Amino acid sequence: ISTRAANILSALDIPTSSEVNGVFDGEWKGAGDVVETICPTTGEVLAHVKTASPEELHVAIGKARDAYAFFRHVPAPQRGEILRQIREALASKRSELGALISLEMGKIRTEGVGEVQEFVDICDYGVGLSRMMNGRVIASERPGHSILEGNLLIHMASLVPNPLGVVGVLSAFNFPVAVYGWNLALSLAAGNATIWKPSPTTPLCAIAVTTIISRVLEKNGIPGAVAGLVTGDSDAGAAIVENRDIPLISFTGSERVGRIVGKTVQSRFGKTILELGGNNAAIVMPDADLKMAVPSIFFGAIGTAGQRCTSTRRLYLHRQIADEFLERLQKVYSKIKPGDPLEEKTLLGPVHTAASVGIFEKAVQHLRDIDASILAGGARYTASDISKNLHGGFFVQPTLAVPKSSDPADALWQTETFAPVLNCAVFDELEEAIEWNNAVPQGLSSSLWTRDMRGVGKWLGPSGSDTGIVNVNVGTSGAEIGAAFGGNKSTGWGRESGGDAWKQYVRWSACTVNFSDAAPLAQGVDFSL
Ligand code: UN1
Repeated sequence: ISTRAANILSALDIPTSSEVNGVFDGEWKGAGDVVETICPTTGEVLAHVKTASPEELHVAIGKARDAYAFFRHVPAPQRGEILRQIREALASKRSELGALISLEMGKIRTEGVGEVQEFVDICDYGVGLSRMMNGRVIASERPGHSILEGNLLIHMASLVPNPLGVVGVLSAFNFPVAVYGWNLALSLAAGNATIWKPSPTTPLCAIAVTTIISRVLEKNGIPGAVAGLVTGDSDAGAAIVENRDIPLISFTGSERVGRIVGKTVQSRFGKTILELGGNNAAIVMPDADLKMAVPSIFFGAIGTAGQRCTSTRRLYLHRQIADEFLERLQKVYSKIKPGDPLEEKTLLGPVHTAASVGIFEKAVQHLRDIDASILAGGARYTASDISKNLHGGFFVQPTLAVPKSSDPADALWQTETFAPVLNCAVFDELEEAIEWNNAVPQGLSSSLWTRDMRGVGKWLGPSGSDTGIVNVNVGTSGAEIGAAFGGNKSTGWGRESGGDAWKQYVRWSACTVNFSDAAPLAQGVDFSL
């Protein structure tokens, strides 16, 4: 491999000369298929990763169970202390891990580092949470009784939520580090073991993160299988999803696969957190501050080369400002240049795989078929647009289009295209734009650009946006960890990260304790002989 790839891998203690073990259950191993992981920027093979064999999957899940049985007895604040150390370990490799994300996923450096920061942030949150996972005490209708709703009475004075078990995390290529972090931090704080099945195309990010975490666990005498890793393809995912010993599956990915995951887990009465497609709209009102809106929407559409779940895919412009807005947007689109995501100045890296290029090309072809005006982009970059060393990369032109029809029922508006394609339409009334915003199957993120309080009230209220993330003068992507992250409708209703998301990672016990010498029944039921 190239020297720079070797340097990035070595800095994270990933072997560069041999095949890399892709399974960790307390020990590193990998007796399954060997897969190549490819750099989307150059096309070079970065490593050969030994994935999990069916037998190893079975063993890893068993070890996760055992690790949970141990870990649930570690007091929550001590679990928080371990998270704090994980946070420090990750922060000390922020730049190296950020570089690996850029190398293997293809996002630009600042976004790669930002992803590590997101993991660091959620660890901080988990540390705090480890001392705040409180339940409630409820007044009993019976004398001398107390109801401890949602908590087990461990000592008379302390209320601690019960750990749940093993949490299976199936993550996607576009956030190969942070989304695992959201789950790991809450799961660890709650006293669970986690088994991670990353995207088949970003195994090195998962190996690097697991290596860092496993060292912290080892130092603290905690079984490594508390944060286990199984790389592999959909068979590995299925083994986790189908396993009755895994009460919670957190899945990020497509609606197609999410539907299978949801049904499978439901059929065994497990719980899911689903983070599926987004088809996010930004609405710009005539009174919006365009100085803010233009660059923010530009980032929303092009950041991570349009491959965030939260990327802006639909742009609804009020007729009064539509022409001016498109003109300004076109200007910034014309300035963007593809480049090496590892280089400081680059704002546009490649899309992740050859398949992503296919998705982009299909969408652009559809725009041509329906005779949309394409204001920017509309093709792959040609060899002359990109420097020679990047000719093996998957570079596509960010595309800005105005289709003839704004009918939200059209396939074009209904479908999430995981590529940098932004479709625009013009509206006359806010109500109409909100209707369009809501008229799609997905419901992840949305943003309104306005200074008018009345519009804001409408947007945030019962007749407003139906997405899980509802912003005003803030783009659709780039959420902080403090609020719950997730979407409604075909996005799967899952919530991760902040807010009340942690409550899904524990099992709630409604406990009634009788401190008295009598045993009266509730509701005044008289059962005396
Ligand atoms: C995703 O795209 O799967 O809000 C997650 C954001 C990021 C997370 C995106 N904090 O854009």
